[in-house]
Amino acid sequence: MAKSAKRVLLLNGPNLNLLGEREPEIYGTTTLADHVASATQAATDVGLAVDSVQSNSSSELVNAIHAARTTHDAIVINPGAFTHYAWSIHDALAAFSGPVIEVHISNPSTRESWRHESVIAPVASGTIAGFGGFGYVLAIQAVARLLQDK
Ligand code: CA2
Repeated sequence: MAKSAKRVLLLNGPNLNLLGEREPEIYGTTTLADHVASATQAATDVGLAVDSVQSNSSSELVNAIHAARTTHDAIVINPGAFTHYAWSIHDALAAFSGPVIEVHISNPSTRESWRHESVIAPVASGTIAGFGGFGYVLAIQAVARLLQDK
């Protein structure tokens, strides 16, 4: 019997639903739907499946992470501004046993000082930042490698 594909939960936090509409000099002109499509294609290429959730609510993201504990093998997350203060998302990810990749379209380290701290980084397997939307593809490739090593 064919083995079913391992599943990656792709999470995007607040305001990322507006990608492509404002601040193109920072976030580019590509929409979130385009980034999800690129990540899904990259996953298909390496035999993984992607489910995508965008929410402007930290509780919805926490609930999605809890559910993923029994349904998904890895999480890719761009937490948006929650990156910098959402300890609830930190704690939820700490309870997830698979690989967690943190993605940022921009490079927060080169921006305002309040963006320099990530409360997500300590519970992530790794962080990809500053490569624009290609970061989502890189994150899927990182997940594929980490799941292979398991
Ligand atoms: O670079 C990233 O991916 C960020 O996670 C994006 C967050 C920001 O708070 C983080 O520091 C870095 C903000 C996403 C807001 O996206 C918008 C898109 C279009 C228009 C307005 C906001």
